[in-house]
Amino acid sequence: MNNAVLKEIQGRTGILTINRPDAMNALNDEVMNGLTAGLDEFENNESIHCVIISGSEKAFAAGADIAAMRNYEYIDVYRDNFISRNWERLKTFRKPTIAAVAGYALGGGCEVAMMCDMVFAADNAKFSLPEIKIGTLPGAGATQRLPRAVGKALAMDLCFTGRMLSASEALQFGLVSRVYPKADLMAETLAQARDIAAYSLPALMMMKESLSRSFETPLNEGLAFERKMLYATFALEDRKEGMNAFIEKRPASFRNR
Ligand code: DAK
Repeated sequence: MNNAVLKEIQGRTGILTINRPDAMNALNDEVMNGLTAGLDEFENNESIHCVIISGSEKAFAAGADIAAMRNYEYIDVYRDNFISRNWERLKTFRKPTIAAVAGYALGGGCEVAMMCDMVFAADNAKFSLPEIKIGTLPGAGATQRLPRAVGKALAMDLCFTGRMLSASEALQFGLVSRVYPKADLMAETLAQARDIAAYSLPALMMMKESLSRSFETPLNEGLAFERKMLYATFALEDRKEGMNAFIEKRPASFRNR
């Protein structure tokens, strides 16, 4: 970990907060290495069931660090495996993740939010893919994830124009699933994370794996995978406990096994 990313644990929720206030939380190696290290730690910590990625009230992240990137040549980004090297740990993270977005989520910031399983926004959140304004394209997933999230027409519109989307528009088009008043964003996100974290971790992980497959596979293969995952839940003690608790009209006590 490092100072560019703050780590906190509340109950079963791990929180990683991007912390570069002088640069609108622009994403440089320090931030991305910090996020990667934090996620590695939370993945290995059995008591963590859900992770929140957040920024400040002003900026979730205003994109990749332009100052760091501006002198890069092709050979630098190719040789150093730019982006792929340390931006994609979220892609392989197996527990549920929530991006809590207040303020700017621009370019790479919006892309990091889209790598999370859920995006909750404050009412001051602003999303955009402004790379066209600096002569490049969103290269950390937006050309693929944005059309899947909001559809072709809006994705093309946002990428070609670089215009900002408000929190309520983002909700309307499915880029985020909830919008809260700015002052309530973290408390509400934590409350939701706490509820999710109370469920069976292996059931959550199997569900995440199955949902994530839907973006990678044709329908019939995805359905077959889902069915195998469903059968797998029948090997869980927690599945038995959940069903017994329902029948016995008592709260379930999951042991994450
Ligand atoms: N990088 C570096 N510094 C940034 C920054 C950024 N993305 N965004 C803001 N800052 C810095 C500003 O330079 C300023 O620094 P000082 O002048 O104080 O030293 C400080 O943060 C405060 O910013 P402003 O003074 O501009 O504050 P305002 O409130 O006036 O404006 C803003 C806030 C967020 C609207 C504005 O800062 C802005 O437009 N920022 C740039 C947004 C942007 O273009 N983001 C996209 C970055 S490009 C690739 C893969 C991925 C990508 C590229 C290539 N390959 C695989 C090759 C991804 C690219 C991007 O994300």
